[in-house]
Amino acid sequence: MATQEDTTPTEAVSNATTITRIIDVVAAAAPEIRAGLPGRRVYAETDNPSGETPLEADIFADDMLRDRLGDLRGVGEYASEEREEVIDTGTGGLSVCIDPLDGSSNLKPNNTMGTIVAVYDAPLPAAGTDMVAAAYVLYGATTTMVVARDDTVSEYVIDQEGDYETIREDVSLPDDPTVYGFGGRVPDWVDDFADYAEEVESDPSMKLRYGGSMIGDVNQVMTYGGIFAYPTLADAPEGKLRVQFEGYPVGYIVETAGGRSSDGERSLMDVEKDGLHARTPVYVGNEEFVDDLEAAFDD
Ligand code: FDP
Repeated sequence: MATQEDTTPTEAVSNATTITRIIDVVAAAAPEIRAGLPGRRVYAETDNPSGETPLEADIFADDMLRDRLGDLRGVGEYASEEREEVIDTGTGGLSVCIDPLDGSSNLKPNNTMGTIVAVYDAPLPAAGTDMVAAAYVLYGATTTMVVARDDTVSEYVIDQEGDYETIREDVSLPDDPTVYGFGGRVPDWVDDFADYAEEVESDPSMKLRYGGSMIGDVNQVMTYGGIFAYPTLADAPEGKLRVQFEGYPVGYIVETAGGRSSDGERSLMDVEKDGLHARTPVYVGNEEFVDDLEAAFDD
């Protein structure tokens, strides 16, 4: 939660301190977001900038994080998937992009969802190479948080007070991958991706793990190794996921954990920044899987 010290515009704070404060605020908000979900399963009245109708839960999480992160000294801009425009806090500093409730269509069937945080040292929309930290909270059977910063990835469990404890340090993708999860309607997959998916499925060591929330599905890969894709689609070449809010942070986390990310041709971190709500195909996972995926598109 923002403190008096955070909101008093005195001397500048270092980026490292600001990143720590952002992570603390997001962890502190997590149990409150979780507790606010049961009464917010209905649709909100207006569409978001991507033309989707959010749930009241999406708006609730966004409002809470905007208030608290926007008040943090060292945060100069706040943007979220649920808002058309970037909010300039007027104080200068790092830029924060939030997907307040990733996978919120999983709220009704009571499956996993997440909150995604991307921190850039540049005005928004920023480039992938401007990213200085990324994190996600996963609302599963327990509430966990994965943070990539300073060239390392850590995983934490968050308690009911919003305090967090390390459960894994120096997280790296396992060398013996076992899971894959591919989004989009199968009939909409382009032939190159369908052929690649068939190849993955024919590997007897690989099994399907797909729940329909990117963060839940990516966390399967972070835990067991393998590949997650929300691919290019015949009728939507850019796929579904957003560059600033999903593609860059997930690419950053997986690459920091020793894996690879791609849009089909290049690292997600090198995808053009093209507007705040632009989309990109997302392929992340162990290096050999993403290499093969790119080769499949290159044929
Ligand atoms: P949701 O629409 O439920 O918020 O980008 C959001 C996302 O979920 C991802 O978490 C998920 O991977 C994807 O969309 C699922 O989309 P579809 O079920 O529409 O394919």
